[in-house]
Amino acid sequence: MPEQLLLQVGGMTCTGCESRVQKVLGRLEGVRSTTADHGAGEVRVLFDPEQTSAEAIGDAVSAAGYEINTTLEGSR
Ligand SMILES: [Cu+2]
Repeated sequence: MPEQLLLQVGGMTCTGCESRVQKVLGRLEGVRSTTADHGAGEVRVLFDPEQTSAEAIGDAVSAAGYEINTTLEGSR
């Protein structure tokens, strides 16, 4: 069962940032889909918990140069 992750991400200032985050997370194994919204500062990720983790996703966002403010997990 895929799980959904909602991240509050700081540092996304334009649609280019959204694309970058989506691209970086799209390369992670187990990530099904990513929706980034720079206006809201939110990144929603649908992922397979057997292949990756919320921690790995957060690390990838940080490594891309953005700041994780809050991580909310749960399937909605
Ligand atoms: Cu940008």
